[in-house]
Amino acid sequence: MHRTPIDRLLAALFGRSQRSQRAPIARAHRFGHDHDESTESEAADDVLAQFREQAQALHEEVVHDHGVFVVEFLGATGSGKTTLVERLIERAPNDEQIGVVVGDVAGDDDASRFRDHGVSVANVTTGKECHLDPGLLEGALSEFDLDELDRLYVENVGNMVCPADFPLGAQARVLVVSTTEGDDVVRKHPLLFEACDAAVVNKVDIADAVGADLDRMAADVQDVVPDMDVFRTNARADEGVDDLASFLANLRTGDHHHHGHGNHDHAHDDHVGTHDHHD
Ligand SMILES: Nc1nc2c(ncn2[C@@H]2O[C@H](COP(=O)(O)OP(=O)(O)OP(=O)(O)O)[C@@H](O)[C@H]2O)c(=O)[nH]1
Ligand SMILES: [Mg+2]
Repeated sequence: MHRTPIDRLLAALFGRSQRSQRAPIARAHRFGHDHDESTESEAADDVLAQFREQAQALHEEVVHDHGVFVVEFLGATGSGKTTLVERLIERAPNDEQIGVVVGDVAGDDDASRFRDHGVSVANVTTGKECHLDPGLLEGALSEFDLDELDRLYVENVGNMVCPADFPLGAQARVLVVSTTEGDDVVRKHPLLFEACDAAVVNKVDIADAVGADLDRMAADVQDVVPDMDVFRTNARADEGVDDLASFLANLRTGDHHHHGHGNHDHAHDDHVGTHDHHD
């Protein structure tokens, strides 16, 4: 796994053990991590603050000004992020305008999968970077007409470590793990779970074949973040995806994630709050 110089700098300066357990609302709407303890380096503080500010500015512009519902998907390589988002796109009402930003280290395989679904796609190849950042996302957004867009899915680069520290300003971050990663995957990556709002355990169809204990995985998630929703899916066969779709629809309708940033008027979000499923 490649880590950027910034990642290494931040990890060296802050370690990874100082995250406090955030309250649900605070966690859901963070644009970065608090670093009150980080007197170690103002330079690193500046770097983090810059990313936080960029993420918040993006959120203000895309979510508030343009009324786009933004959901980020992250998780290990091959966990099923693209497949899951494809299933969600298939559930969208015809009149919903969907955009997808796909972060991959190289290639446009995922982008062309999404294009096949008739949605607008911006492909971001990150090269050596193991995560998207708000600047990359902002660049990708120039490919969309934000006034036309109702919903934006962002698929981050497949990685269980790097994206945690780089919020993108989405209303929800959905972490996708799969049974093939081993049923201890949650215990090994608690910080990423802390940084997310919902978890998906995908590939439940092959749990037995790979010896994964689904209950253990769900319990592990709730050990790390007690209030976190855990969805069990077989994205390939489109099983269990309805619950995730409902969760996202409720999130949008309920407007749960708009606390503490002031200056919000989300009345315009409400008209697209209900998304009927096809099935
Ligand atoms: N058996 C099974 N296979 C799945 C499931 N979901 C996805 N797959 C398969 O797993 C492989 C990876 O799925 P992707 O959706 O490309 O995974 P990804 O997380 O987008 O991968 P990256 O973008 O490379 O990080 C594909 O061959 C999918 O068909 C599932 O629920 N069950
Ligand atoms: Mg993918």
